[in-house]
Parts: sequence; C-alpha cells; structure tokens
Amino acid sequence: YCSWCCWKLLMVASPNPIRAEKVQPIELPVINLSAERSEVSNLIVKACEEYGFFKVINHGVSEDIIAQMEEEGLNFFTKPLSEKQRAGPASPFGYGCKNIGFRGDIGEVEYLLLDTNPLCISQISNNISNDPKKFSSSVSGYIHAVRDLACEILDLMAEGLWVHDSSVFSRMIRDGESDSLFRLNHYPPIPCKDGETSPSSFHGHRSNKVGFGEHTDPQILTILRSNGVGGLQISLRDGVWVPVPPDPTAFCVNVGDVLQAMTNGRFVSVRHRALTNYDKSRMSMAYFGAPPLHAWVTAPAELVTSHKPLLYRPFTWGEYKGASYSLRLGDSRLDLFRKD
Ligand code: GA4
Repeated sequence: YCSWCCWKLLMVASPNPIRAEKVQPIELPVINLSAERSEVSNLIVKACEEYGFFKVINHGVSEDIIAQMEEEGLNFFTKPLSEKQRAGPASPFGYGCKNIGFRGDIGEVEYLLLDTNPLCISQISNNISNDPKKFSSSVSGYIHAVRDLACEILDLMAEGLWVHDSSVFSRMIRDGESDSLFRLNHYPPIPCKDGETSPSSFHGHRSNKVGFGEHTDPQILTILRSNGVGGLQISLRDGVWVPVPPDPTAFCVNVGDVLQAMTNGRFVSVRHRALTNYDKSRMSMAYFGAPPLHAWVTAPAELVTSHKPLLYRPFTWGEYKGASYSLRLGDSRLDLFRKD
C-alpha cells in the first residue's frame, strides 16, 4: 500500500481528522499448514487472537476441485435471471439478488445460498443446471474438501489452546446434523459516475458501492476464497477498514461468533464487508461451518478460570441463529449473550 492510500483510508474512516494517524499496511498472517504441527497451532492461535482472520497455504485442497467449483459458480451467475431464479428464493436456500437476510438489508450482490446437506444440493442442482450431476458433484466435492480443511484447522486451534479434547470444535461441523452453509456471492462491476470520488478508490479499481455490508459471521469458522479479484475488507482497531488483497494460492479463514464464545472471548469474530469494483466482477465462495441446531455452545473448562470467568451464557446454535436472523446484518449479536 502506498502511504497516500493509508492516509486516505484513515481520513475516510475517521470523521474527526484530528484523530488521523498513519495506518501501517496490514498483510494477514499466512499460515503454512505443512510446517511443524505445534508451530502451526501456535501461529493460528496468535492470528485468531490478534486478527480473527488469517490465510492458509499448502492447505491440501486440490486445484482441480477449486477450479471446477469456480467454473460452475461463474456459469451459474452468467445465466439469465429467470434461470437463476429456478433455484428458488434464498429463504432459506436458493438464489438471492440484493436482498440480504430478512430485515431489509441490501447490497450490490447476487448469491446462491446452499445447505451443505447432499439432498439440498442435488435438488437445487436439478433445478438450475443442464448437467445437474456435474454441478452437484462439483459442489459436494468442494464442500467436502473445505469441511476437512476447517476440521483440521479447528483441531489445531484446540491443540494451540491446550484444550484436552482436541476435537471439541471440529466435532460440531463433522456432525451429520451440522447446520453448515455454502454460499456463492457474485459482485457485478459497478462503474463510478464521472467526477464521483469514492472512499475506497485507492488503487484505482474500487468503487464505493457496498456489495455486502459490515457484519460478523455467526457460525464457528468461515473458509473463504475469491476469483482473484479484491473487495474484501476487514475492520481492525477503531473501525478502520483494511483491504485484504486476493490470493489465489490461499484460503482466507475467519473466526465466527460461536468460536468467539467457545474460546471464552480469546478469539475474535471480526467485522468484515465486501465492496464492488468498478470494472471487475468478483465471485467469492464461502463455507460457514456451524454446529447442529440443538448443540450447546459454551467454552471448555480449560478456557474458564477465576481470572477469566465465563463471558457468555451457554446457548444452543438454534437459539443463536434465531437471534441473528431476527437482527440487522450489522448488529452485534453476541453482546446479547454476555453474562453480565
Ligand atoms: C452472514 C454470514 C452468512 O453469509 C449468512 C448471512 C445471513 C444471510 O445472508 O441470510 C445473515 C447474515 C449472515 C448475519 C445476520 C442475518 C443472517 C443476513 C442477516 C441479516 C448466510 C449467515 O449465516 O449469517
């Protein structure tokens, strides 16, 4: 990042210029999953405490699986609207355009939201694809691979936190009743009008339109990647928005609200958003690893001490999901579950 961009970023983010100070460019921590196990687990814990976001490389997900999923996703979004709508409305699963959730949030995005349950995948595939077998096997193959990756990362987290039962987190998303989701987002290019200055046009290719407004992910862990086009921003310290450059070699991983609760607040579920570009179309693919609806969410005993008493009251994922879906996208949901 150039220093001009860093200054500009902060001036925009801060309504009071007196508070402006130079923001250091931030590259997300990069975790090499093929390095020595205890070193990897320590680095992941550090990244989750400091950023709530990190990248993984040497992740073991085959390029073929990724390329096939990307191709199917791009094909889907290229179809005429009437064909995309054959997926049914995204309430709960299907195609959505601009409307996000149920409380009136909107963004410059169209998306396909899928349950990771094989039945849901094959049903939607039959409705939207000329080659449903190919579509559903690409989606299932991708989901299977990223779920394994998420489980491996969750086990490493538990080890790094010295939690005795190292599958305490991963068990929830391995469960056959896990409520995990898969989402394809397409952010079409939105040109800036002549003379329009954009708060985020630092590198000449961003427009200021919000594709997906700021929020935290309610689930345990999110595994995200994009088609090599930027747009993701995360909010670090005092609401300063920091762009995350796209990286085709990596998956971007972020902590969700449930993991913040299960680590008794040690890991942070960080606000993020997606902006559109003025000349490029962006597609992102997100796997949201979630517990079964009836599963109880609370921190394991090792993470609760007299110095660090339990921060959130135990709740079921169903209860938390219900609360999340009844609020606006940008609302802080976890606060409602704080003990004090
Ligand atoms: C954010 C993470 C996932 O994309 C999602 C989103 C969901 C939706 O788009 O329907 C929510 C949003 C997300 C958080 C709060 C609620 C629910 C929109 C919204 C206003 C699929 C999810 O699980 O939560």
